[in-house]
Amino acid sequence: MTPDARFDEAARTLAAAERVVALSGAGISAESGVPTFRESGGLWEEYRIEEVATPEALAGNPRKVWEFYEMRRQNMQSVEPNPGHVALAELETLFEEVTIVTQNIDGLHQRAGSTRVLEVHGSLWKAKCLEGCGARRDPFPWPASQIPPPCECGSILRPEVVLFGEMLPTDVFEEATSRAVRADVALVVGTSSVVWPAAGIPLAAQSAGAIVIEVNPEATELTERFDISLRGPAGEILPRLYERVDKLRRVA
Ligand code: BJW
Ligand code: ZN
Repeated sequence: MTPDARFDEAARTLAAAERVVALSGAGISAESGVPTFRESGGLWEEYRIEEVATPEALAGNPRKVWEFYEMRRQNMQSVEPNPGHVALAELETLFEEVTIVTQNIDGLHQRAGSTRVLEVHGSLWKAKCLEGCGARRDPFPWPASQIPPPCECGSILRPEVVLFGEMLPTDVFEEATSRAVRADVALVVGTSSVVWPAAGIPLAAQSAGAIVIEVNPEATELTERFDISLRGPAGEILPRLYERVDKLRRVA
C-alpha cells in the first residue's frame, strides 16, 4: 500500500469512530524541543538509567535524581505545545470521547487544550513524600528552593514520576485500560513501545475490537502488531489527519 493509501485508510477508519484513545510518548514532544529517551542524542545516551530513574537511585542519591528532573523542568521553561499536541486536542471537537494516555511528564497535552489526559508515568510538576507520609505538592513550584526538598514529616519529597520497577498509579492505569477497551480507534503516537505496561494499552484496545493506528517516523517494537502505520513526524501527520477526518465527518 502506498503512504497516501495508508493515510486515506487511517482517515476513513478514524472518521467512523466515536471513541478514541491516544497513547503518546516522548516523540510527540520532540518537535517542541523536548529530548526523547532512546534515540540518538536522547536522554539515555547522556544519563544512566540506574543513576537517575530507579528507586535504588532515589534511595542512594536523591540529589542526583532531583538534579536530573530539575534540569528537565528548566528545559521546559522555554517549550510550547506543537501542532501534534494541538491536533490531538482538536479531536475533542469531533468525537464523543477522546482520552489521551500519555507516558510524558511534561504537561504539554494539557497546555494544548486536551481535557482528559491520563499521565501514566506521573508529572514533572508534582512531588510527594519519599516515605509515603501522604504529603504532596501539586503543583511543585519551579525552581525548587532546595534539593532534595524536605518533607514536613522529616523525610524528603521526591518527583511524582514512575521510575523503572515502580508500579504505575493504579487508578490512572485502570482508567486508561477501561478507556482503551471501549475505544473504536487507538492512536499510538511517538513512542518506541518498549516500556511496559504502557506499551500494552493499544493492544488491550485492539483485543477489544479497536483499530490501532501508529504515528511515528520509525518502525517500532510493536509496528507489526498494529493495523495501520503512518510514517512521519506527529506534528505533520496529526494536523493533516485531523483536517481530513473533519471533512469526512462533515459530508457524512
Ligand atoms: C517521533 C518523533 C516525532 C521521534 N513524531 N514520533 C514486560 C516485559 C518487559 C519488561 C517489563 C515488562 N513489564 C514491566 C517491565 C519492566 C519495565 C520495562 O518496561 N522495561 C523495558 C524497558 C524492558 N517497566 C517498568 O519498570 C514499569 N513498572 C512496572 O512494570 O511495575 C510493575 C512491576 C514492579 C516491580 C517489579 C515488576 C513489575 C515502570 C516503567 C517506568 C518508565 N519510566 C520512564 C522514566 C520516568 C518518566 C520520565 O522521567 O520522563 O518513563 S523511562 C522512559 O521511557 C519514560 C518514558 O515515558 C518511557 C517510554 O519512552 P517513550 O516515550 O516511548 O520514548 P522513546 O525515546 O523510547 O521513543 C521515542 C519515539 O518517538 C521513537 O519511536 C521515535 O521514533 C519517535 N519519534 N520524533 C513522532 N516528531
Ligand atoms: Zn513525608
